[in-house]
Amino acid sequence: MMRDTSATDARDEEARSILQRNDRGGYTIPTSGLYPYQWNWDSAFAAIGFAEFDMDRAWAEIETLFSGQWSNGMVPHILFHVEDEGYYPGPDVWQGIGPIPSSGISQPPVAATMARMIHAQDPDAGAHHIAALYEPMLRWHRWFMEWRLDRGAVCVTHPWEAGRDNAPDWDVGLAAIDPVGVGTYTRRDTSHVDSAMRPTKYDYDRYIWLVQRGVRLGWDEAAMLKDTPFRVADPTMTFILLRACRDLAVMGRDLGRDVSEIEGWIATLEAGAETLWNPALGCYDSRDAVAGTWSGAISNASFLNWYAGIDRSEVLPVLKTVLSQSKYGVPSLASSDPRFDAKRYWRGPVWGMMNLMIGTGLSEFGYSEGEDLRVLTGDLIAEHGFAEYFDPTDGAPAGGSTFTWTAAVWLGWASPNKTGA
Ligand code: 2M8
Repeated sequence: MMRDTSATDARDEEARSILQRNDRGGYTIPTSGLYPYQWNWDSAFAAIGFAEFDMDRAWAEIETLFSGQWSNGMVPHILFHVEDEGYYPGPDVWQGIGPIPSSGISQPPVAATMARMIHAQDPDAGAHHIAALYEPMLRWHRWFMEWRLDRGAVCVTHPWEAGRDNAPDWDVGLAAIDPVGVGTYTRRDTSHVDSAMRPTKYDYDRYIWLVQRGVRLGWDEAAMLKDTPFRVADPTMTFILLRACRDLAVMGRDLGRDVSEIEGWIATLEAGAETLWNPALGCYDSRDAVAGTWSGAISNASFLNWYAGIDRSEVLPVLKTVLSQSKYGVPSLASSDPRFDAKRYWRGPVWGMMNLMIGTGLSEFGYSEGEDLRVLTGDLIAEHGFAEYFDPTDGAPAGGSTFTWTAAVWLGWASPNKTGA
């Protein structure tokens, strides 16, 4: 069948214009209204979209992200460059302690991997950007290794840190919190999108309670670690940091640096990843480091092992089963799980950037499922637009629209023009 090149070109154009419209000068917002600030991993993905048509702008995206790095190395999950009433919780609630107003937690460190991908497209001009970003990236990774490990796996201290906000992975940890004293607050997200697609009030009360606890403790990691009610060893963080460390080590060697510290981290994280293997599930899972329980969830993070450079034969059949129950790729929760909810955010919908990471990993190991996932993601976006996420049963767009990372995933990976497919 001949592919419709004019339709693909039109989609490319639309994706470029979404990135340009969401550009606030050196950084993009995920989408106007719902998310009016710079988000950490959204920006890193945005960079691979910009790299398709404006390399300088791609580097600026990552560099602006690191301009918010804290003195302890942490790179916040939100940078509040310009205040906006449309989002809660904003800078006054978070009271971050970095060089620019920010949140007090981080997000999955995809930046080093995206930087390396961009650099591969632009080896000469990119070299000085890598040289400038190397130390900040190293310090960020070191912060994870210092503060977030449990038996070598990387923990999240807030559901927002994993980026998979309302995944069932956090249910046990959140249930241990009595959000006493959280007070009244007005959510803004549900005024932008249907509340059936967003986390519940039960979840939000606990999200805000955890933010208030961090503020009370001055965002001091050592103080927050003591008696923490919420600490979950997470495959998103563990696999993404492992991959990012491998990429950072390659960039470090190219720069002539001693990368033995990073090699040590890689060994630790590889061992840590194995502590996320849930034998009862036959899959990677998250582990509540406080309660010592499994979440029992086959999520899209469960399949990031290939992206992290780990090929485990038992995982592929599980992935195939999950894919056979979904029309457009890997749902955020397997539809066989009783907690599955096709429209509710990280409890069922398909996310383009998760498909990208899973697909990239599979292709690197030579599995044809990687290319299948790329094509499916392209079909999904071509048919249903640049939504934040999609119903896995029929592809119906959900959440915010004209979304930065969906546009970037299209341009940098899924568009037939990317590979000439
Ligand atoms: C979602 O998270 C934010 C909080 O960080 C929210 O719901 O307010 C998540 O999907 C997260 O992964 C993403 O980075 C963010 C912006 O797209 O939205």
